[in-house]
Amino acid sequence: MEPAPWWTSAVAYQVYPRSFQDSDGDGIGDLGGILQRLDHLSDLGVDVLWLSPVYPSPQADNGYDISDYQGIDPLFGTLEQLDELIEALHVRGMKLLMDLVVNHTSDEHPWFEESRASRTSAKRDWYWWRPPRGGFAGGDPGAEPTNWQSFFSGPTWEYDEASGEYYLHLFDRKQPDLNWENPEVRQAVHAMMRWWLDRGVDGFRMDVINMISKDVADDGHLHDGPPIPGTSLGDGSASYLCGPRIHEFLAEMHREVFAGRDGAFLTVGEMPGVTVEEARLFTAPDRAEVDMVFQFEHVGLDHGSSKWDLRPLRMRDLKASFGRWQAGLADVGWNSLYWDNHDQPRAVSRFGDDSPEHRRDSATCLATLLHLHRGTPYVYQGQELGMANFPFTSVDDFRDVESVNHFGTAMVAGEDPARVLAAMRRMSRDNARTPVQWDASPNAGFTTGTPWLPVNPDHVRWNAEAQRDDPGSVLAHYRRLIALRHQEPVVALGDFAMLLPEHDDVYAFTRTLESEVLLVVCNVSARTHRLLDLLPQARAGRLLLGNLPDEDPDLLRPWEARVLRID
Ligand code: TEU
Repeated sequence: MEPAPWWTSAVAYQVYPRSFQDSDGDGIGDLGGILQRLDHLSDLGVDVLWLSPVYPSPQADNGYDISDYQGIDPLFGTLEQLDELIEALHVRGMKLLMDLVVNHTSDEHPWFEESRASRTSAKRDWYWWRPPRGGFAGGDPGAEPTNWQSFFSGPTWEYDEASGEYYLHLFDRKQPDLNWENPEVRQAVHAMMRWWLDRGVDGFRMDVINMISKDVADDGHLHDGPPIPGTSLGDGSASYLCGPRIHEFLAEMHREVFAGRDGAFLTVGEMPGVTVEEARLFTAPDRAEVDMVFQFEHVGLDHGSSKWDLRPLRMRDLKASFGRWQAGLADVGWNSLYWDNHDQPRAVSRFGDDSPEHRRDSATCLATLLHLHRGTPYVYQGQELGMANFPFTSVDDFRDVESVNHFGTAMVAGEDPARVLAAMRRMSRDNARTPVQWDASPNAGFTTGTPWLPVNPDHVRWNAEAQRDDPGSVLAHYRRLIALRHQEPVVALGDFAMLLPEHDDVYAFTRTLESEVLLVVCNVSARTHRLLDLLPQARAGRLLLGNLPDEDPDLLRPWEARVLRID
């Protein structure tokens, strides 16, 4: 049998650079800051650093709108510092994943500027330009070539007066979609990726990579989607999620960029809406597309009609979902595991309980649950400290383009501002983007200037310095979980079996590798349960790792998590 790839026992850590550590006092985190904080990552024991975008960008979407793929924005530092980071990580035995954002560029990228310049530009076809809908004049309501709703509110089409055509943007109007049907676009992206690998980076996290193939008719026509109730727009996702050529494009990318190259690389495709069946195809090793995908099912379970329409999470739904993904990628492919990232509110506030009584225990319980699944866990900066949502009070507190646009659209639609604000307080991406809490000082050790987004006032109690030497801290628990994956092949590779699928409070499963069996039990509630009534096999278990001090082995306390070795 082939040995398991290195990333099956690895843990990744995501840095969102603008909020990690500022080194020059401008209130925005930078590469210099990351270089200062590498000991934090070594100490945690992570293997991979995924760096959110640091490329030149007008920052309309905090760097997910790139105007030059082969440089560093002066806001974040220099290319020399990036080289230094690669070197410093490698010396510490860590790898660097760059963020690859190639579904779209910035509208200020020279490619788009050239494309926009005229209808006959050599790069016109690098983007999706279309005339107004038949019978409509350009710019009129309803004249958009399709009815698709953008991820960031409003239509996905922006009218360009000068050339009398629309361009497509699935995200903000400052993020025009690249046309992957055009082979020159693909070649340019492959060349850019090779350039980064030549510099020493170890792979890519690929932003919305399952959106690069659009379902386009032979005559260039794009199809309307089903209407979205309460709006004049439609859901275009059938035309751009895992489109007809997606597997071809990713296989080609692998061939052109990675095939024959020496080294230990990692590719992870971010794929909203991906199904288990599709993920099997994307991650089957013999198909050589990507190593793993970020799927979105579990972070959609508390959504109603949209992410702003929040529903309570039902534990049996979470179990059914995770259970299906574990089973679906058991014989081929691989899972990535996450609760938090820069697009999600903080998990301890969303799925745990961030009240003073339960915050530490629920943060460590959720961590245990996730890290004991089969797959590669991703820790998002601050998650290892139990960082929580921010107490936003007014609409002026938000910076994220998604939140700001949503508020504007909701006001035009006549929604109640207080309700809209309440939903944003819980779901806005800015919750994840407040500065990392390093210490108890006024700006939490993040900056000597004014932070671009305020530091959470709870940093006085919740910070890295306070936790570093405390064996009972969230940080110490993460350290233990990461070490456990490194030490125990059963954690990395064992088969997964869900237990108690209907139980509302207790999430339990086994992991089995040959004669090794682990029983993982997590009480995801503030109620106490009798463990041996629920799982008599726990009687034979020896505690390998837990998040609460040893007490009555039969009592599963609020938010208690245990990993037991069954002999
Ligand atoms: O996000 C993709 C995505 O579809 C969602 O996560 C979306 O951004 C939003 O959270 C839905 O509510 C990726 C990046 O991670 C995100 O930061 C970018 O804004 C987006 O792509 C566009 O590049």
